[in-house]
Amino acid sequence: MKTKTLTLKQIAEQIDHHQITGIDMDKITSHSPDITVKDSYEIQQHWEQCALKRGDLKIGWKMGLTSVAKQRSVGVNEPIYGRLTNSMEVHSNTLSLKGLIHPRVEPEIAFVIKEELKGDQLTARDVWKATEFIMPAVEVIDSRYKNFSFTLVDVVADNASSSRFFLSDQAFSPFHTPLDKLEVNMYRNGEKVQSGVGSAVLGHPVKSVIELAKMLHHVGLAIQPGMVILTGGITEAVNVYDGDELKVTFDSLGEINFDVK
Ligand code: 0L1
Ligand code: MG
Repeated sequence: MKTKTLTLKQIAEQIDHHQITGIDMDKITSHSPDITVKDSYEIQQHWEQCALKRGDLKIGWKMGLTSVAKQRSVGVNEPIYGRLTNSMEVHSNTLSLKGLIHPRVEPEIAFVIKEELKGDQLTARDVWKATEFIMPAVEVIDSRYKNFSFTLVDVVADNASSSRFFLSDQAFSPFHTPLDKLEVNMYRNGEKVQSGVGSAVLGHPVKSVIELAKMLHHVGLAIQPGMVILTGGITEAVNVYDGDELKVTFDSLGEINFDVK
């Protein structure tokens, strides 16, 4: 569709600019109130094209708003998905604040997929069979909108606030431990700031992968082999600031540590 003044592609380019420069922006619904959720997923797709043209590689998907608590905190009542590219992955133990606006971090479980997952009727068994390994992860979300304030349409268009992510050095068999029982704690500067269990993610992180496949199927897409999937926050996200030291423990799956500069 064409909005009053901007095409969906132009809106994607605008969001891309704010993602790269780390300058916050007005909600897109403030100038284009007629945009639908379907349109905003199209904006995401255009955004992905911008990233790929810059040389980024598509490496996966993120699920967001996978807990009732998180949905309530942002006034949205359904899970959403976003797209991951290689330049979003942090390979050191430092989260650089360059290009970020008001970052928050949250612990997640990542699935790495080895066989195509396609359809809206998948079972947990289908997902386990198609999973190569799982990894503890920390997602950095950073809404490009002023004051982290948005509607469902805005946040989907902004790639579900996705910005950076850490994966643990160690991968685990998907059968290593029941992920719904996994206890996760997040410490900022030595103080425990969040704790939660894996069941916060739609009852079990595997259900998030099923839901992603279903949502993608409805727009003619599937999860391809090799893709990384961030399944959703196990706890609330916490703000991070220059000089912070973060430690996130994932029970028998180890921990992720990083500082913020
Ligand atoms: O990953 C998430 O659950 C965040 C999705 C977008 C909402 C937010 O920015 O808090
Ligand atoms: Mg997340």
